[in-house]
Amino acid sequence: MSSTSVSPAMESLILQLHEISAVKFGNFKLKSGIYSPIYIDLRVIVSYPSLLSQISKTLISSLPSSTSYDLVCGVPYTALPIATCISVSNHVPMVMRRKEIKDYGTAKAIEGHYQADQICLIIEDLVTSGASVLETAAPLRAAGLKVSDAVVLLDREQGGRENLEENGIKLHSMIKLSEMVRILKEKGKVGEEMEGVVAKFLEDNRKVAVPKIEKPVRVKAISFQERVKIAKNPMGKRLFEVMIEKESNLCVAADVGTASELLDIAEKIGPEICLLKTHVDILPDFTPDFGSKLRSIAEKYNFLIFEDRKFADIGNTVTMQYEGGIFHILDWADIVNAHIISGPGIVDGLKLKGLPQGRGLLLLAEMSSAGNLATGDYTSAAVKIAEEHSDFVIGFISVNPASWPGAPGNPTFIHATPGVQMVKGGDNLGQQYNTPYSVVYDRGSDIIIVGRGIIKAANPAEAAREYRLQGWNAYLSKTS
Ligand code: S5P
Repeated sequence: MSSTSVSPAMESLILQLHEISAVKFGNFKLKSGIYSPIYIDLRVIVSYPSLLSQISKTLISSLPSSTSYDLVCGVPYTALPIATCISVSNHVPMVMRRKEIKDYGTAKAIEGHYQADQICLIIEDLVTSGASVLETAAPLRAAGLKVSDAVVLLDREQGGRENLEENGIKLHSMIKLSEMVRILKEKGKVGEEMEGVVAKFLEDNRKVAVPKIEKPVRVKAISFQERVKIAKNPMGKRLFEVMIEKESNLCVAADVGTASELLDIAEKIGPEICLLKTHVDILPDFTPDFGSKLRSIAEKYNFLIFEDRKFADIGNTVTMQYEGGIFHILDWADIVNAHIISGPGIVDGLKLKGLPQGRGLLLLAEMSSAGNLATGDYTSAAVKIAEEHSDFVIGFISVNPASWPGAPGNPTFIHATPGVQMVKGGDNLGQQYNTPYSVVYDRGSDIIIVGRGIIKAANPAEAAREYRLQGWNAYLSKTS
């Protein structure tokens, strides 16, 4: 057994825990499935406020001063009151992880306000294999938070530290189980025989494997058939209809070298797509009849046209950029998109021209490129502007809408996500790719936007078919 010295404060804490029967000796089945001669039940501490406060203070002061964090999150349920005390007395905001995701309302896995890239410290009462900490770390990480430290009252010394280390989490414990038993023995609370039984148990169970993490039950997503009924903008409605009719949630980014190549590829992939995305300003052979030529292909294969113009100027300027210039985007593009950097006036400007023509607008709420600034409050601002203009805004360019506060959000809005390829990765200019399944199923998007994964494929039509099937199957999985 360890002979490390334990502070008088810690000794008193251990004795108090014993006093209130938070530490019991006998034969108990643990969460990990193994039987233990000692059982720690810290749920009772809520009945002893001064002890709870003492534990919270000692926990936080046991952390090395180099540990930094912006938020705390208690592992439900026992550690929730401890985390709350830490949050309140240290003025650190807290988030809560739901154990069950509710099947109505917002269906969030994490409650509270936070921003991606904030550091979240996990608070736990005791650690055996580390599974509970990992179950909490997973949705926090999925929401974009960083998790690198967990602080626990008691380390049962059964592999938790190592299992967490393997998952990038450093465990800080106030006390080890062997130390706790030693103190109780020294203070005459447990006999020599029981001390031996516990020591043997620890010896025999040095490493408890992490049981398979159960994912929280996912809430069934609302189908496009339901969403088309409530869509406010006719173009948004039309897009839902096309997706349903063609069983396609694939948008191809036709970033090819010339207008003729673009029309050629539109013919090839037309049957597979719901949306064709253009960057008309990259086409050296653009002619005024480009729009009508593309529209006739779009009619033939029943897809919509999305000019990825990414308007970003003040309202008055974008009205001219939308309607005029060389490209006359308003004449042929069903959908355009805009940044919200200039404020809601940009939507007013585009709406002025687009709404009478039955067009729709996507707002860039997030971006796929590394280091982009469209995160947190910026994303929330895009949602707010969209809600205020839901007659014209049909949805968003998003990357991980499932992680947004209030997700899955208003079902009338369509989420289209770029940065999609068959394997996760990136290019050498900052683009970041996720798979169709992870984008639609895990990240809660509706439409996958695929460029080079299709247009650079040996057979773009075949590749488009493969992406369509992957994207559509992911949609079917989340709605069934
Ligand atoms: O955040 C974004 C927004 C867009 S619209 N990231 C993006 O990549 N896009 C566009 O999606 C980008 O301009 C390009 O047309 C397409 C992605 O192409 P890929 O070749 O990387 O699949």
